[in-house]
Amino acid sequence: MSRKEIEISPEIQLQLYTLMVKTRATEDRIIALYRQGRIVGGAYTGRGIEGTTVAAGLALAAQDFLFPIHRDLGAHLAKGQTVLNILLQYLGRGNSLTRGKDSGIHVTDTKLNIVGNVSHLGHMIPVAVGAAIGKRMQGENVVALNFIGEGGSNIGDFHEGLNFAAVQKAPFVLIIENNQYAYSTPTHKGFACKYLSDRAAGYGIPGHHIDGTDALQVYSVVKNAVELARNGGGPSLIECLSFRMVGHSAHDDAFYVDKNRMKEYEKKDPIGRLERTLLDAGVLQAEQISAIRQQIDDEIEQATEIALNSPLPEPHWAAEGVYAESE
Ligand SMILES: Cc1ncc(C[n+]2csc(CCOP(=O)(O)OP(=O)(O)O)c2C)c(N)n1
Repeated sequence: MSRKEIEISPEIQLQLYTLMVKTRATEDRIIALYRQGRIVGGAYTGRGIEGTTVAAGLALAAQDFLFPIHRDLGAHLAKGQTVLNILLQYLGRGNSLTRGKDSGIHVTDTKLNIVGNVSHLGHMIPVAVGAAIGKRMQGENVVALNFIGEGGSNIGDFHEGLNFAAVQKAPFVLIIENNQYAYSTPTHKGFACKYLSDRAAGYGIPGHHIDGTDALQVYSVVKNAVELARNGGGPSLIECLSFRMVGHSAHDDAFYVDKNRMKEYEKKDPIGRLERTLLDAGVLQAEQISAIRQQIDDEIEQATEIALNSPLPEPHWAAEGVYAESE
């Protein structure tokens, strides 16, 4: 499928870089808080896939719906979420967006049109397609973008959701984050086709296989897919190839991943890659880097302090907002 390259302004390029650095630094803080025993449950990070999550989130307009999954902090931040709200949520505070219910980034923010995920992989695909069609029925020009892992792409709802989206020409974009491991399962044990994006042909929609560590490429391809969807051209399937640079979650040291392979992918770290590109292009100056990092570190430090000093939920809130009141 041919691709139209788009012009990405220097402002957007810098925004991509800053958000990717912020995502990595926030996740590093989340892991530190987890190891201190302050965060319970799991701590999943998107280390290595920031080029995909941030670029895709930034390609959306404010009115568009974002349906992220467990590694997509970058997309939350790109859609406008604050580090403070993320830390309040992880720390289960009473003043978090879920008021202490649910963990990690399973969090909805109606003001930002971010719809939080449920744990069950793939099950948000039909929901996202439904949201896109529902908004169109209400006369609103909204595109819904959803992520799924390469492992999750084998779930039945992937087929049902994408087929329905194609038939309905839904304003929908599905991104497969192919980070080459589904927990400990490598891709060759997960699927036998060469590219997962080739599945798009079976639905009669455009499919793209791109380098998910190249944030500029991801931004360009997703932006085009979003505009196609917005203009009535229907859904797209975009496979972004990257590498999970850590274990599945904070508890997993990825002993099953070849260490040489891990090293090889460190050279393709999406942040270092974009940094080099922007320096070469003169979009970013070497002396700006430490200032950008310092500003982000200060923001995270301040947010951590506020979040740790925020109240825990009241016990009786646990039963509130769970069931509708009976008449
Ligand atoms: C339907 C379903 N099955 C199993 C799980 C448990 N689980 C959580 S993450 C994960 C690995 C998913 O791999 P992939 O979709 O490739 O995403 P990645 O974690 O690699 O980003 C599994 C098996 C789940 N959440 N939902």
